[in-house]
Order: sequence, then structure tokens, then C-alpha cells
Amino acid sequence: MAGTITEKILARHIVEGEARVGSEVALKIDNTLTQDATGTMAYLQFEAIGIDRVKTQFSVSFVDHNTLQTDFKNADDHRFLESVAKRYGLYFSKPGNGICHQVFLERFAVPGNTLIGSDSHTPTAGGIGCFAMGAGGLDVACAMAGAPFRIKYPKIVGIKLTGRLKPWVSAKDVILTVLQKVDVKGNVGKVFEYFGEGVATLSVPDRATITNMGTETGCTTSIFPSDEVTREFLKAQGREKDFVPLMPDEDATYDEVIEINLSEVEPMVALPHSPGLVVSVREAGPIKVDQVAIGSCTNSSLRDLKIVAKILKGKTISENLHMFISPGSRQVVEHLINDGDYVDLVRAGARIMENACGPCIGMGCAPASGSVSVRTFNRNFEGRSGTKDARVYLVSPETAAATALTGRLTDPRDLGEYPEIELPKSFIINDNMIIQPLPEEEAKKVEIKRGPNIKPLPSFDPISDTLEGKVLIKVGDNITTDHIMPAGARILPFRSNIPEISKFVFEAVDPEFYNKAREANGGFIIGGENYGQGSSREHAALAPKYLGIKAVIVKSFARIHLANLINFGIVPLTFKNPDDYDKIDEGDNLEISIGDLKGDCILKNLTKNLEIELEHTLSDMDAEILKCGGKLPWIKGSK
Ligand code: MIC
Ligand code: SF4
Repeated sequence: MAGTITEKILARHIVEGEARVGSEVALKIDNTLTQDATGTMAYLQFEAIGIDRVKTQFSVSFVDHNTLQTDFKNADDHRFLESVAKRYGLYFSKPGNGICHQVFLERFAVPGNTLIGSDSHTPTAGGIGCFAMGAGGLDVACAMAGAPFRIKYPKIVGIKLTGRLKPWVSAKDVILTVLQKVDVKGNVGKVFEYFGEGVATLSVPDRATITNMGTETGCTTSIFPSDEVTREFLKAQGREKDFVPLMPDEDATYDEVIEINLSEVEPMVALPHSPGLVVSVREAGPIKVDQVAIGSCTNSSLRDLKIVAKILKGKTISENLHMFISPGSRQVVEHLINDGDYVDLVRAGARIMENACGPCIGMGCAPASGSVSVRTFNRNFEGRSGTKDARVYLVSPETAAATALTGRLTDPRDLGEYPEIELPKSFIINDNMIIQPLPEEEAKKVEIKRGPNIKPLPSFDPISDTLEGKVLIKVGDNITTDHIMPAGARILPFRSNIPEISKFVFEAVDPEFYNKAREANGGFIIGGENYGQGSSREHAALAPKYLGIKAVIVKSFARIHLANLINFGIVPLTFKNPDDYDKIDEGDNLEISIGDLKGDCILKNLTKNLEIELEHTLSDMDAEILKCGGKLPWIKGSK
């Protein structure tokens, strides 16, 4: 049968279930990745499962989100992660080696493999033809323990690329164009598969920019074919042996097709505060800009920073503007230094940061109050930059560099001739910051090092048939995990300390949330569409669970957050009739009979004396997991 690449990879990895859109399938997972902010929790969970060594082909633990080491907490987390990697047979990429997705693409990703990572931008590896998905840390822990990963068999949307990008237009503009067409909601359960003659005109890092930010659509993953361009990239990385060709069959059919003529793509910008609010840079107009930040897993490859260096060469950034650059990896930095690009950036007035997530996750470089920041990142949710009233715009490296020069949002085509850049035929390969897995016998002797901020996992009880309590908060559409469980320099150090981090739940939405939840001894959350979009951080489920949240009732959920709620025993329910959202207010007392969760449920609003019908998409296994109080107690019970 003719197939898309998604169908081909899935067919080779399905260990249970039927390849039918919407039906649950269990996939064998070849590789996993974690980063520090979600990794500590994932490894505490892996330890709790009680397996002696990872069972995947290979697994990698990265440190890139919090590298500030402002006190012992962060440094202790890093030491814990390093010792865990040695103990359980993982690769460990040390802090300073780069952003997980960029390094994974350069040094690890294999076309045709399945990968899950405890970070929502794991689909970056789709740029090389790897079927890569973001997941909660517990699901990654289970995959490391050899368990399959369950998804709904996806609807495959073919994105047909024709033509070729014009000068000054780059991959980021393509994904912004896709986001303009499909928005940030309504894409749960879809895979975006790129095909058509335009594919060959894009390099692997270009493709990775597109699959990376595909995450913002809410889809399961995005993927490109593995072709001669992929082979060349792997060869330049000294990994030609990892090349596997992977193309869709000529008569492959897609559930839906979106066509993009690359020649017609223009410089685009996502306006505050959503990656889906996209217009052309020309339409947005010459907004005055205070800060430009370049980097993040979307746009920090050598190509991206080289083009910025060429644009800035011999010039000075606008006087009233500050510019930050965070390269994606040490390989990128080494090349920039060797080729003289680094000096061009520094001379122009850019501040070069560590090669890590940095400002993308609010670790420094927060914009001034009420100011405008233009960034090459993938998320511009309110407050994520660290400044609640900052206005963040998302653009390509070309647009960011042009803006840095003029001090206003600028269409880079106004700059004249597009500079040529040359990419290396072979990259500088230096893996001395990647610690290799230890042989089994040696690994067994490694002692895991825990600091005082690494608290044991909280344990949770089975759930009763009737849930009772108060509505603690009612929120609207598109609530992100950054709203639920904020990140940034103040909060990230508590990622391995649930009692402490739970004090920040919904902090920016309702500073009293923690106290209210404590006083009422838990309760319910009511939300609108696309609840839980954004990050994969399971803390957005685990911390509310710790505060006694019993159920979240919304119009619709984002995929990874939904899975995280199930994993931690919070019942995810949706309104049968979305208008019923209006029939519940904060402070209302509710009673929900969930029974065994095999069918719909009735919610009684005791305060308003009315009944509301709720539904869910839980499989029988999900229902069992929830009733046990979450996945860990369920695994232990079923052992
Ligand atoms: C993000 O971009 O929001 C993060 C930080 O990378 C998260 C993971 C996290 O919260 O640790 C993600 O996207 O999954
Ligand atoms: Fe890091 Fe930002 Fe990428 Fe998340 S989106 S992995 S914080 S660079």
C-alpha cells in the first residue's frame, strides 16, 4: 500500500492497536531525550519504576534550561542528572554544550526512528525525518523503562511545498505562514508532513526550524522526508552511517493538503501574545523596538547566526536598542569564532549569551516594563519573557537583524542585497561535553547524588466515584502551561521540589490561588478552549494535583497537558455543550459523579442548582490509571 512517511514509520513501530485515525496505538520508542527543567522529575519517576538500565536504543539527558546556578539548588540538580545518566546508561550533555533540540539534531537524531522527549519542541528532530514527539516526563520515564508510548493514530496533513524562498525570507517565515493558516488550536491529533518539490530547497536546519515551531499548532508532530539534503547534513556531521532514506510514495494520500508556494512567502511576524497571531512584517508596520533577542531552539543554528553576523557586519545596532544572542550549541559557537562571525556580532553591539535556552524561558534578558521585544523564538505568551507588560513579537533571524539595525520592526528586504553565507561541508565535531553511557557493571556502582532541594515524589491516593469541591478558578481560552505553572529564574530552581513549586501555580492569573486551594483543600479548575497549550512541563499537572485539584473541566485540551493530567490523577473532562461553560462560576460548589470513568458524567452545580453533562476522551486504560490516582501507582499496582 502506498504510504506517507508518517504511515511508514508508524507501521514499523506500532506494537498494539490499529492504524485508523483516532484509534489508540502503542508505539515502540527508539530514543528519548530530557532537559534539566523536566528531567529531574522524569528521573525521579524512572527511579520509582525501579528499572536497572534504560531499555531504549539510546537516551540522552541534556542541561540547557536553567544553567544559572544562582545557588546550590540548580547545581545540585545538574549533579543529580549527571549521576543518574551514569547510573542508568544514558548519554549526558553537560551544561554549556547547547540547547537539547539543536544538539540532538546535530549529534544524535536518526531518520525513521521514534523519539519522545520531555519537552514540547522535541519535534525539531522531525527536520531530519525522525518521528519525534513531546511528552510528559513520566511518559518519557516509562519509555526509558521499555514501555510503549500511546497516541491517537494521527490524521496526516500533507503540507505541499512548491517554489523556492526569495532572498531575505527564511524557514521561520514558512512556519509563521503555516501558523497563520492553522492557528494554535484545532490541530490536536494531526501530524504535519511536508512534501513536494520545495522540500529539496530547504536545508536540514531550515526544516528543523519548521518542525520545531510546528509545536505551536498543537499537532502531535511535524516531519520532513529524509533525502539527499539529509544525507549531506549527516555527512557534514560525520554521521553518514545514520542516514536512512525516507520518502513518501508517489501516490501517497493525505487526510488533508495545505499548499504553500515558497516563492510567495514573505517576512512574517507573530504579534503579542500568541504565536498564532501572524501578519506580514509590512502589515505590522515600523513599530519601535527596545530589545532584539536571537536564539532558542527555533533559530539558533549556524545558518541562522551566520546570516545575522553578515547582516550586522561593519554596522552598529540602533542606539536605543539592546540585542542578545544565544547560540544553539557549542558547535555553532566554535564555527562562529573560527569564521570571524563572532567578532562581527560583538562589534555591532550584540551581547552574546551562553548557548542555552536563556531568555526564551525567562532566564535573564527580561525586557523593561512596557517595552517591545522582537525575538526569533517560538513563544510570546504574556509574561513568559519575565516582564508581564512586555510586548513580544516573533520573527525570523533576518527580520530580527534588520530590526536591530533600524530600531523599528523592519522588513529585511529593505536592506538591499541579501548577503551570501557559506555553510561548512564538514562541521567541527567536538563531543567532549557529551559523557558516554557507562558499561553496565560500572554503571551499577555509581551513586546518585541528591541535594537538599530534591524532594521525594509526592504520592497520591486512588480517586473516589464522586468528586466534590469548589471551583477555585475559572479561566478563558488558550490558557498556557506558562499561566498554570510559570517558569523563569525565580521558579525553575524548584522543578524538583513539588511542595515549593506549587506555591506559584496560576501566580500571574490569581496570586491568591495557592491560598484558596489550601483553604478549600483542593477543588476544580474551569477553562475554555485549548487548555494547557505550550510546554510539556508536567509540573502544570503535578503541582495542581499536590494542591488537591480533582478535575479540570474545559471546552478542549492541548494534547500533552491532557496526558499529564491523566498521569497525575487529575480527571480531565470537557463540556458536552460548550455553552455550559457559562453556567459555572468561581466559588461554585460542584459534585461530579465519575463512576468508573467509562462513560459520560454528570456535574451538579450545587450553588446554582443545575446539572451539566460532561464527556471525555479517556481510553479504558486512562480510566484505570486515573482511578488508581495516576500512572505511577498504576504501574506499581500492575507489576
Ligand atoms: C518551554 O519552551 O516552555 C520549555 C521550557 O522548553 C518547556 C519545558 C519545560 O517547561 O520545562 C516545553 O516546551 O516543554
Ligand atoms: Fe528551550 Fe525555549 Fe526551546 Fe523551550 S522553546 S526548549 S525553553 S529554547
